[in-house]
Amino acid sequence: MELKEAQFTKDFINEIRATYAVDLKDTSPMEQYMALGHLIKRYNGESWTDTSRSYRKNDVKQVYYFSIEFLPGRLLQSNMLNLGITDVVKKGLKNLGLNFDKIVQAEPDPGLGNGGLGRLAACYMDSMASIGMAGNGNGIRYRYGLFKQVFMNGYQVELPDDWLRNGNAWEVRRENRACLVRFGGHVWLQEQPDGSLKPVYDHTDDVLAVPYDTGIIGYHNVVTNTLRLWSAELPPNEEQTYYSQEQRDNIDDITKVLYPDDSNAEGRSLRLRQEYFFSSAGVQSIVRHYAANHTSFKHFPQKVAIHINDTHPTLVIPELMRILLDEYDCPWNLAWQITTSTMSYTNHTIMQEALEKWPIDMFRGLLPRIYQIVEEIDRRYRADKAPVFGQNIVDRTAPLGDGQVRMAYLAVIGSHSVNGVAPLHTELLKKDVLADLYRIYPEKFNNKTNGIADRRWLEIANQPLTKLIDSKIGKKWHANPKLLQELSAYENDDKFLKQLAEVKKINKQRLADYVQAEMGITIRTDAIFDVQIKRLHAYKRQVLHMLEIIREYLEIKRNPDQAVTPRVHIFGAKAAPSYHYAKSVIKVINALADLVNNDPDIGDKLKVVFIPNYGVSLGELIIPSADISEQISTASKEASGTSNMKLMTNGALSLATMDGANIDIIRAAGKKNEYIFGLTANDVYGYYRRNDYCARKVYESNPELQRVVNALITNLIPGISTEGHEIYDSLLKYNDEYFVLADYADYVKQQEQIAQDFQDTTTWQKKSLANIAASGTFSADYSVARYAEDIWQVPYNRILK
Ligand code: GLS
Repeated sequence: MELKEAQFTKDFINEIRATYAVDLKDTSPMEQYMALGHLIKRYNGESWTDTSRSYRKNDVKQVYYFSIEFLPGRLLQSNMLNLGITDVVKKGLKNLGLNFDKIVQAEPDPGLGNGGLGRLAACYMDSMASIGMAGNGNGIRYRYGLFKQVFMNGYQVELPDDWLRNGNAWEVRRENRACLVRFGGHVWLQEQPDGSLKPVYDHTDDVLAVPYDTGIIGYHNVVTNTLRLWSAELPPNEEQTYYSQEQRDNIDDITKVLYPDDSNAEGRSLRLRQEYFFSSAGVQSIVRHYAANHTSFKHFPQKVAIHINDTHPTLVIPELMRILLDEYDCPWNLAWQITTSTMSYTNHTIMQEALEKWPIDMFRGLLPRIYQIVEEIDRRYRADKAPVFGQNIVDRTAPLGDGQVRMAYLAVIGSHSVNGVAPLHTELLKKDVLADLYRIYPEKFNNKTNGIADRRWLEIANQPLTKLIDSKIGKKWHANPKLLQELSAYENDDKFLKQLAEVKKINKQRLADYVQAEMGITIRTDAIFDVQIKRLHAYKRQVLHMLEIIREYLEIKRNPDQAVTPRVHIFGAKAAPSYHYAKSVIKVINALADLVNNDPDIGDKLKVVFIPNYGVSLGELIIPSADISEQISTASKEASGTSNMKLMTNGALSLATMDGANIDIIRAAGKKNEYIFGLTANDVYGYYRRNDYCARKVYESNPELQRVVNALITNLIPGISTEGHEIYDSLLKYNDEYFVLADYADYVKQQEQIAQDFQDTTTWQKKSLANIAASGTFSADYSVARYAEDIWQVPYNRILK
C-alpha cells in the first residue's frame, strides 16, 4: 500500500491520543505496539473487505484449513512487510524518538500450537494469501497458549501464558456470526408426516461458539484472507435458564487451554469436546455462508474445500453429513458424495500413539447424533468393502473397532485425498501405518512436502543476510524464492563468501548478547554454533546430542592442551508437562551445561546453552546464527521436520539422518554440503522385522561409548542421580527404543569432521551458500500451490512452478 511518512506520523499520534488519552512521551512500548497494531489493521481494512467481497461476488472456490493449532508468531513485522510499509513506519517511529525493537518485543507471541504442526498451519495461511488463493483458517482461540517454560534448578517448570492480557490488536470479534454447538443429552429419530426420520434432541448442553477473525495479509498483492478462531461462551439466555458455576466452567474450559502435547494423543474428554467444538462451528459457518448464496448443495464441492490438518478436525466429516441430512434433507448417498468430495486429510506423524482413538462410550455420550452418523458410515463401509477385500482387512480399518472410534481411519474413508508431508513419510504411510487403507483406496494417497514461510525466516529474522542477497541478485526472490538459486553464481567469489561469514557473525553476536543478558553465559562467536531446536521427544534424540557433549567434555579433560575447534551447543525445547522422560533429558542437559560452563579446564572451548521458552520468536533469533542444524531423529520417525528447512535457508549445514525432509534437503543442496549419518529407515525396519537389535552389544563393543554412557550414572554430572539412571536404563535396560547407541559412532565421526571442516572458512561458507541457494524450493508458497492444484482444485494468481 501507499503510505507517506507524514501521514503515518499523524495517524499514529492520533491513534495514541484516541486510545490512551496520553501524550506519546508517556506511553509504554506495549501501548505503542497496540496503537500501531490497531492502525495497521485499520489501514488494511479496505483490502480485507474487498477480498471477502470479491470472493463472494465471483463465487470463488474457497479452502478452509481446519487445524487445532496455529502458531503464527508475532504479526507486526510480517504485516508491515506484506503491506510494503516497513521502511516508512520504521522511519516514522524513529523520527518520533521511539525504539522499534522494543515495540516489536512488546507484542505477545501467540502460542496457539505446540510445534511443527501448528507452525506449518500458520506458514500455509501466509502463503495462501501471498499466492492470491482464497484460503481461510479455522481453529480455536485458546485463552491461554502453550505454557511458558522456565528452568528452576535445571528442571522445567510450566507457567501460564496469558497472551490476551492486554487484548489482541489484530482480531475482530464477530458475535453476529456466532453459532450453537450441541453436546450430550439424548437424541432419537422421529418419524415425520412425509415418512422421513428427523432427530429430536433432549437435554443437550449447548455452547455458543463466537468467532474472532484475524486478517492474513498477502505479500504485496492486496489480498487479505481470514483466520477464524472460535471461543466458547454461554449461549444467549432469553429464558433466563439457571447455569450453575460448574456448567459455566464446563463451557469456559472448552477454549481455555491448548493441550501441551505433540505427536501424542491426549485421551481426555475435554480434548474431544475441543475437537467437535471447532469442527462443528467451522462447518456450520461454511454451510451458512454457502446456503446464503446458493440454492442447491449439489455443487458444494466445486465451491468449498475443507482440509483436515491431522486427525483433530476429523469430525468435520460426520458434522457436514449431519447438517446435510438433518437440516437440508439430503439423501445419504448424495450427502456422502458431497462430503467426501469436499474433504481432504493430511497425516503428520507415524507415531502410533498419535493416531487418535476415542472410547465409544465416551464418544457416544458426548456426541450422540454424531455417533449415530459414524455408526452408519461404519456399517456402509463394512458392507461395501468386505465382499471385495475380505472381512479381516475391513475389521482392521473400519471407523469403529476395538470399542473405539478410530479417527485416522474415519479421516481416510471420508476424504478424497490423503497426504503425507515428505516423500519418505508418504511411503511409510502406504507401506506401514495406513497400508490396509492404501490397498483399498490407492488413488487417494499422495505426497505434499512441507514448506516454510521464507519471508518470515529471511526478510524478518535475518535482515543482514537478506540485504546481502538483494545486493547480488535483486529482490525478485522475495516473491519467487526458487530464484535464490541464482546465488550459486557466487560460489567461487571469495569476497561474497567473506561477506556471508560476516553476516553470520553479526547474527551470532545478536544471539550471544541475548544469552549473556538472559542467562549470564558468555559465548564466543568464532565457535561452531551447533543448534538443536524442536520439541523434546525421545525419537528426536536430544540424548544423542547430549552424549556428544559428554564425549567432547571428557576429551578436553583428558587432554587439556590439545587444540580444539570451539563449540557452543545450543538447545531450545519444551517437554509436554506429563512427559516424564523428556523432562529428565532437560534436567540432565542443564546439569551438564552447569558442569561444562563452569569448569576452568574447559574455558571457552566448549559451552552448552539450553535457552528457555523456545518458540517462534526465539526461533527468529537463534536460527540465523546457526552453523550446524541438528536433525538427528531415528530414521522413519520424523514425518518431515520444518526447522531443518528454516536453518538451511539461513545457511546452516545439516547434521542429519536420512529421515523426513532431511532426505530432500540433502538431495537439493548436494550430499557434500551436509553431514549425513546413521541407520536408514530400511535399516530400522529391518531391526523391527528381525527383532535382533541389542543395545548392550553395541555398548560393550565400544569403550569410548561406555565411558560416555557411564557418565550418566557415576557422579561426574552433579545432581542427576535419578534422571541420569533413567536415561541410562532407557539405553541399556530397555534396549534403546530409538537406536541412539546404534547411531552413536557414525554421529561422532561426523561431529569430528565438522570440527575439522569448520576451520576452513571459505570452504565452509561455500557449503553454507549451497544450502541457501537450494532452499527456495522449500518455500510454503510452492507447497500450497501444489495443494491448490492437486487436492483443492482452487485457483491462485501467482505463477509458481
Ligand atoms: C509433526 C511432525 O512431527 C513433523 O515432523 C512435521 O514437520 C510437522 C508438520 O508436518 O508435523 N506432527 C506432529 O504431530 N507435530 C509435528 O510437528
